[in-house]
Amino acid sequence: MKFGGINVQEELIKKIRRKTACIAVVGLGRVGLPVAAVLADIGYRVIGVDIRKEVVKAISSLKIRTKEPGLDELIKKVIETGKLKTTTNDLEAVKAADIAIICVQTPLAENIEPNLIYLRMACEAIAKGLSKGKLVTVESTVPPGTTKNLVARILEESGLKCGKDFWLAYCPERITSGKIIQEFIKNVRIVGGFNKESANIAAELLKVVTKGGVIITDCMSAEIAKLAENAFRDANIAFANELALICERVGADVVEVIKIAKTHPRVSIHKPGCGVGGPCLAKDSRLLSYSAKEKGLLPKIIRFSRELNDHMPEHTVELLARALKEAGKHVKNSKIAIFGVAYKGQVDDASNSPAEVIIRKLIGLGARVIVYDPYCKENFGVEKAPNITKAVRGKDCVVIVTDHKPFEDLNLEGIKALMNEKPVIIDGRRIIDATEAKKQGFTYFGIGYGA
Ligand code: SAJ
Repeated sequence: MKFGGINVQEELIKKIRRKTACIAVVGLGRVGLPVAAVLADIGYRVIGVDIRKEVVKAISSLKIRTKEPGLDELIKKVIETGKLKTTTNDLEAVKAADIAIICVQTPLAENIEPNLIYLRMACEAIAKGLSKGKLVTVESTVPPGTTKNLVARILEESGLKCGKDFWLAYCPERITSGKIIQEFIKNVRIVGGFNKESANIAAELLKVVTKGGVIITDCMSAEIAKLAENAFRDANIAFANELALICERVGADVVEVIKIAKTHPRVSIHKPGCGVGGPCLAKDSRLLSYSAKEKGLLPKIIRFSRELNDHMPEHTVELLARALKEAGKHVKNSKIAIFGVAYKGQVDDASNSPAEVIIRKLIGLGARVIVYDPYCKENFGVEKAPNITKAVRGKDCVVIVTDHKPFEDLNLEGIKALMNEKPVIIDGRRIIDATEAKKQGFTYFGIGYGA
């Protein structure tokens, strides 16, 4: 494609390869902020855009604290070198940039339908600043068909033709909290191009970012593949949880069962637990189901997996009630310490954490609840203990909700000495040595521990 005698496609590829391209990252949340910092660290001029003034200010004044390993240091470095600038002015950012990367949130609404308002707003802003020869990529997780039917359509309101005057690709993020920086650099990336040219140009950028390789496909396949990854993980965990429920009933230990089954070369089973939380797994399964339902197909595995995983916090409370009964106690008026509010180990993020449901149910049953979490600030409206000693002193039961590393090496003897008579442990992540706990005099109940 030539404008004024210049091949703009080659020009952009040259800028990408020479790292002289200017990149606007729209949305500075869990994904956008590390994307902006990594690209700036590679050498690109990056403008980070967010509608939240306080976030933009906190980043530029180095007051942002993320708890993501290495990210605060990286932000400091690229802000100080001037490679990363932040603004709330999306129009100016897009005008100045050669490439715009959309990283806004795409939450589910109350009725489980996808809420694409932030995506629409980002696209409308980009459309206003769009000019010939620019590349737009989408990293946000979206329902199948969104890149072509919504993003391209809004961007074309600029009067420019998608795939011809500007390029568009869907390049989903695949990073997990706690390992974001390293996964950005090592994960295989997917490029779903609006057309072949778009895919090739977007791939040029990702080839600079990742050492993991780049897969080129169409937008729809990339969108579905992203959702399938998380829906598969959700289903695999649901299978592990179903095995756990079976083991509890028939009298076996699911950890032993899965360990043995996994020695088969073609079997891989995830870990059972007290629930599946986080910003992605439940949401993406529901997005995939929703998209199928819209086309008249009611998915079964994805839907039942969700139901089963959603039931696990409740099942944990049922285990707790049974364990307390065995210890001669009752949930009402019992004192319970919840170990972990984060949705998974080693992260400061309590989004959709099973802890929330467990705490709510216990309070509904009349228990007195305190939480302890060395990583995560959230307290879900109950008292938060500053350390293990204060958390367990005078309690009847400890519930392990999050697989934080420090919970693997609890001093059971010391904890028992601080707890009430006939103490109970509910192991929602199977990280406590059951034999040792019982030897120390605990009533031990664990997910899938029917032995
Ligand atoms: N969980 C289990 N058993 C397991 C693994 C996890 O019960 O065997 C639970 C965790 O405790 C947690 C939840 O599932 O509550 C989610 O855990 P996760 O490790 O899947 O963490 P996420 O949600 O941070 O990351 C996922 C990842 N997807 C896949 O591995 C397929 C990540 O690579 C994606 O980039 C991310 O979703 C995303 O942003 O989509």
